[in-house]
Amino acid sequence: MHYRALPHARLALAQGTSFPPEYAWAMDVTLQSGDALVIVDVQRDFVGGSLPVPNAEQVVPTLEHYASCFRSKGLPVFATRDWHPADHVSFREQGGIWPVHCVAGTPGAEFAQGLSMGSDATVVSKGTSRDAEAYSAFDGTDLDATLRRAGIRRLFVGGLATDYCVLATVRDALEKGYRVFLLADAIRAADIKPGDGAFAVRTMLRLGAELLHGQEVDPRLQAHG
Ligand code: VGL
Ligand code: ZN
Repeated sequence: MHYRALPHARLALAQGTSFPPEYAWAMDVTLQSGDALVIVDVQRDFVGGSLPVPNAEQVVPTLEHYASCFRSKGLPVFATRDWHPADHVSFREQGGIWPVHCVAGTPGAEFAQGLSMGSDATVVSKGTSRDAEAYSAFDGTDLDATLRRAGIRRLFVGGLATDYCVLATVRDALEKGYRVFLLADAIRAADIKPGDGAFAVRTMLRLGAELLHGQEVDPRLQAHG
């Protein structure tokens, strides 16, 4: 994907975070009260499992890094998960388009290895009813109410897959009035049709999302290109 030509914001490395001071030049967007990290569907079935998203494992350390940043500032972390019944409408056996994935309570539905869901992360389950697809983390969940109650105004969104659940979640968030920062180095696309991911990124930017580059947060993240 080619992000470089796209407009983007930069994540601020505010004083008092775990970041070394030499990265402070990147400061543009300062994490503040009212900000939340939203990690979308980083689950085993999407990371080398039954519905593998290419290079999905690469987002895990990147998101870990963001999560530690948010935690160190006392800011909330939300982790969404696809949490389907065994006969979900989106599965091929039911006439859907996907292989069986993320069946509630099975190992494939667990958060991916290496993603430390601290006790402070709020888990949001979606796609839980048999007859409805729910790509968006706002679809059929109480995420919006929870965020509002917590006074959250800005969402920093990463995870899987760029062209499905990340796209749908970002679209809904913008529609609901949140400011959305898309974490460019912490998303990966299914890219069933080549270019789907890039198209989804362009769509999110057009709708008002702002792109953040992980390497501006921490040069070590560049390796994950
Ligand atoms: C997703 C396909 C099917 C996603 C969920 O998390 O992007 N993709 N279910
Ligand atoms: Zn699903």
